[in-house]
Amino acid sequence: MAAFSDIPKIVYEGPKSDNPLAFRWYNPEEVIEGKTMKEHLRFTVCYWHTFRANGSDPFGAATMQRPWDDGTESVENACNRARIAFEFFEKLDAPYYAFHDRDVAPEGDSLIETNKIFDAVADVLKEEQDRSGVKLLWGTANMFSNPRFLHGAATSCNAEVFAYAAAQVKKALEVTHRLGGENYVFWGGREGYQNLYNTDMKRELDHLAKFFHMAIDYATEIGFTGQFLIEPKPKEPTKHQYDSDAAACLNFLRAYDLKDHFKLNIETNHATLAGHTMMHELDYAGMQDALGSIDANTGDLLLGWDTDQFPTDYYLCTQIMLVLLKYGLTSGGVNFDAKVRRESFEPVDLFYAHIGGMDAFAKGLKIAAAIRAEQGLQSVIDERYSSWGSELGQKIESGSVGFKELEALMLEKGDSAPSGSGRQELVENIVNRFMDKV
Ligand code: XLS
Ligand code: NI
Ligand code: NI
Repeated sequence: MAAFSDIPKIVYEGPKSDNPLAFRWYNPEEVIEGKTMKEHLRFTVCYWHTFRANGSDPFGAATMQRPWDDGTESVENACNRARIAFEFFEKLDAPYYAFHDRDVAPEGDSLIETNKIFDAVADVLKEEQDRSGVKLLWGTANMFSNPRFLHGAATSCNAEVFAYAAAQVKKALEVTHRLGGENYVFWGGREGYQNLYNTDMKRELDHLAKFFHMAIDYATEIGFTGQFLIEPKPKEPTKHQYDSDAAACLNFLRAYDLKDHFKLNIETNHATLAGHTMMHELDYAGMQDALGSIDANTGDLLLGWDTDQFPTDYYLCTQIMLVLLKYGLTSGGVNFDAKVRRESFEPVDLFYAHIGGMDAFAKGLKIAAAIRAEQGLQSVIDERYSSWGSELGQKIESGSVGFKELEALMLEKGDSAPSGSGRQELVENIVNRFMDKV
């Protein structure tokens, strides 16, 4: 069954095109800084929002029109939906997809049954991957929807829930491995707390670390060499999520001897919820050699929750691409962890949404590359830090002087040399100039 027969294959038509079903900026083969756009961006469609979100919210029922989906949790419906999903990836020219186990395959009456269903759907996914060439960027396990996880999964107060979660991740790793997944993601789900009065935080974090070590051991055992990623998020569904931001994740990874095995999957809306910008989170992860992948979405600054909207803001995408060009996305990609609004319920809206996101990132990539080529921002940075190139600066950076030598110098000079201008307005104008140019 074809679901999108009235939609053409989406192709690049250039910035002058007014065809809403064409790319204006995303030109997969265009080379930028020595790599094609396709190689830089590694666009990924997420299965959960795009094929499972039904538009319901706490105040109202489902709204999405998905004529191919019979709305049941049957295996047949899951397999059929999988084939439709690949039709979508191909029409959109998206090279990757990503899923949670429960997005692609429903849960059975027992773990044995659940695993069998997952295998049956995985057969279809494998067949479709081989046929289309679309690849799996990452797999993950949903350990937050089922009520068994109400206290968390690896951080649950119930040891049997920990065991169930372990079994579930074991299976998800096997399937991800079988499908050639390039990464495996852990988003904390319900790993956090609602109230510290009833929480043994130290014990829960020890358990979380144990869980990750078990995952590493099992991956080694089955020969899965994909990158493990942790996805920071500060709150929602819990009041406090343990993986609250990039810095907290890195601290946890170091404290528990996990740093060498994990990188981070940074999501824009989560950065906002943490009170940071996406650029901050990316730069922080990048400077610690922990930038793995990104969940490309955006929030609404007037709303305090994870609205997971499609990113269309050129400034946001430029900022992201400035950092990604600096550090590079290695095994990661640009995953649209984003959903169409409840009011945008037609299938064609899925195309408009992804096209808009892909174009915004492609334009952000071009602008960021142009800014880097001109070196305007870099020369402001170089100038601002130029004193560190002096003999004094070099001595401090190399660690060859201490407080006593520095005091002696200042006693002799009487005061420090005056500082230069920060040029904030100039750098903002430089970015605006490239917005107009590209
Ligand atoms: C939820 C997360 C989730 C992860 C995958 O807020 O963004 O969608 O990306 O578990
Ligand atoms: Ni996400
Ligand atoms: Ni999210």
